[in-house]
Amino acid sequence: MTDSPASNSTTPVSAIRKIIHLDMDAFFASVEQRDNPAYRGKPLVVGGTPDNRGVVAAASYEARKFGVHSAMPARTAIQRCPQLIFARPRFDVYRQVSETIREIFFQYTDLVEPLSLDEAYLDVTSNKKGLPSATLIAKEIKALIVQETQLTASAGISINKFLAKTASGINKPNGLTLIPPDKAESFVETLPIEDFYGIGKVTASKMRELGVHNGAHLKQWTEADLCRTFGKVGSYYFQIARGRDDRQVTPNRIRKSIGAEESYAEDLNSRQSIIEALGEIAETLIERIASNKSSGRTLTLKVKYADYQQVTRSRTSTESFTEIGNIINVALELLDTTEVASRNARLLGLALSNLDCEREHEKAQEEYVQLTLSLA
Ligand code: DCP
Ligand code: CA
Ligand code: CA
Repeated sequence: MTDSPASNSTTPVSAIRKIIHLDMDAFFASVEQRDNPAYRGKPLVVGGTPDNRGVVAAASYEARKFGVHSAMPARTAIQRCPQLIFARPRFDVYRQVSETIREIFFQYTDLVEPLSLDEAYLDVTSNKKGLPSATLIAKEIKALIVQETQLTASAGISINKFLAKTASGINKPNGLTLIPPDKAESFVETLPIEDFYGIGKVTASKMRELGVHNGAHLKQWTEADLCRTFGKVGSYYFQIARGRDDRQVTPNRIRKSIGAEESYAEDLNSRQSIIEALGEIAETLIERIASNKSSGRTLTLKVKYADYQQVTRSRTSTESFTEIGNIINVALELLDTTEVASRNARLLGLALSNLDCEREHEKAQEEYVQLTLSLA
């Protein structure tokens, strides 16, 4: 098997696929609660200001009990919940978490299709660990997300994107919902029309006016009638009413790094404890290099200090890193350029970039350009 993003895309469309949809719970709000203990267990929103400006981007589950939700004007939110806490968004932190969860997904498959910072589809029909159970993979991924980010995600597992995405929304937060192939049709029949992914609010209310309140009702319509009433998307509605969705999981980026990181419940306060911790991270990194059959020439050490300030240090070598000894040696040299001697650390990470497969890809592109130029 090769490392190209399409390496496990050879599953025939007719075979039963194993698709997982993962979505972080109350994403921006949970990150703020994680990083500020005073926010935990409290109604909190990210975005908007208490003096009634802007809209809510994310609401903690505590805030949702008051009827506060995203896209709501801050004015309405504070009326519904006078003690509501407003946190400023920190996009750089959300992007970091997003990177971390994608790294976790890539441990299982290259067929990862992110929909936004906090969610993605994974096709694990054939996966890098050879695991037969998609539910087990979803459990492992959820556990790794907690371990590496201290945040929870919800997972939906089924045979296609539509069902997996619908499933992940069912037992939020921290949910894990499987829709097995033989339950797909009956599941869809009882699904309220606004819970269909891909049917927006406006269409849903139009459907309700037409007497379509759930999947069973939708199924009574012919494809032609659906297209006449709703346009081209009618064909999609026809398919999802039967729990069908042939869309492939399409990865939309080339992998740029392979990494491993760990955050610690208790800050690391000695050089010795940091060295030991780095050794463990290097072991995980070596395993990931092996399972990806690809390594890189640039090693980056990431250190987050107890006060959440984060620094990175990198070194590029002439050869790709393949041995744990080399990784540890360079990591320790990089460590000496940080302030861990005088400041405690709460997170350590190691990543390899400048990957072999990426360089091969670039080389192939260069050759292609040269070829076309020479033919011109
Ligand atoms: N977001 C936003 N504006 C919106 C909706 C969302 O800025 N109108 C941002 C904030 C969310 C993040 O995107 O935290 C993810 O959006 P989701 O729709 O997945 O919602 P949450 O993750 O907040 O909550 P849930 O647990 O329901 O997924
Ligand atoms: Ca989410
Ligand atoms: Ca989302």
